[in-house]
Amino acid sequence: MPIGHLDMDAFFARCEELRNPELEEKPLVICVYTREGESGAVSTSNYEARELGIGSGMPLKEARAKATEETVFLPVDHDYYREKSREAMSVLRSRSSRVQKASIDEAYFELDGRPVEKAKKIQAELESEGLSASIGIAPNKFLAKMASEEDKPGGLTRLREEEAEDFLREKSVGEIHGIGDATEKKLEDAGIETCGELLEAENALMVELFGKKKAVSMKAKASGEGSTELGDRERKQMSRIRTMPRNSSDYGFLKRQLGLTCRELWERVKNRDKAFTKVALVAIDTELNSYTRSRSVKTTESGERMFREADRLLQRLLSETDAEFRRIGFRVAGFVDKEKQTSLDTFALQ
Ligand code: TTP
Ligand code: MG
Repeated sequence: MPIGHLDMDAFFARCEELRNPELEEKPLVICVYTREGESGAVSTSNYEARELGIGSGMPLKEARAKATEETVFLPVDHDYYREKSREAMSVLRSRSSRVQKASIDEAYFELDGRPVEKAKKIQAELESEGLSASIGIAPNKFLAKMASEEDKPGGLTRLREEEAEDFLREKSVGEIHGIGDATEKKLEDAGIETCGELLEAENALMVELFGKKKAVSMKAKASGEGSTELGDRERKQMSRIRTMPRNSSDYGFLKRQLGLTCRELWERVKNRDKAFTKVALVAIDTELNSYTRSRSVKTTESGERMFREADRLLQRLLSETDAEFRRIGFRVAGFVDKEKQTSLDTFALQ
């Protein structure tokens, strides 16, 4: 089964543009500041700022020198990006039976059926949330990641097994995931700049430079080999979010929609043979602001109980805001073994 790799485009910058659309037309730089904003580094930048030559890892001083008058600098807000990341991952989980989150803005996932169509649907759904992602589809994780980088932003690149070697041949060794700056330099010093050259390099030379294990693994990568294991078994949370047929702030309507969401989520949670201890309601309003209301619960494993918790959080949310919502979702986490639940419940009854 083909594997997909999704990587969000200019992720932190896109998140900031979402909550402040005025930023969209301007070069935008997200920064990690040190010492009261005096110095720091660029975390990421939107594509307008990249055109000015401002990108991840650059010292702030250098970025400021390249900036135009209208360039906006903002500090990172990890909590907010994590929330957006969760939303994106839940879109992916609702369309793929197995997902492995690889970082805040990227994930590998199984693509059965018609992979290209599925990937397009994922991109469209993310777009409806204001997010943009590039996707690569390939026979293994390594190639899928290389493919997702091929056509950024917003690209969809499918790589078939027989195309892999040609695809890799002209790529510079530095583009291979897992080859760091030091290794790249060593390879370049030995006259090896592309994957094709790496593949043809003398084994003896490679072993001398890097040791046997690393030499073998680099050659394997250059030939397009990679793992297909998706490690989602120990998933920490499960969620489902849906776009409602109409926007609403009406309790009755939202409750029914939430009920449908919970039913779908429960279908997956019950297969997991675990109880959960944390629940969260997630709602997105018509302005694309997101709201989360969460709480810890005594361990629970029933669908009915899940819905009661969801309803309670919905009531809390509606008592705190008049917003009109377009998407509503629910998340459970803090999984524990069911045996523990029995003893805790017994305890609670005493
Ligand atoms: P990336 O996916 O590498 O970058 P990106 O999503 O901003 O842009 P692209 O369209 O090229 O994928 O990293 C994801 C986020 O991680 C990014 O938005 C900010 C953060 N990050 C840093 O804080 N420092 C870094 O050096 C890099 C590379 C990323
Ligand atoms: Mg990215």
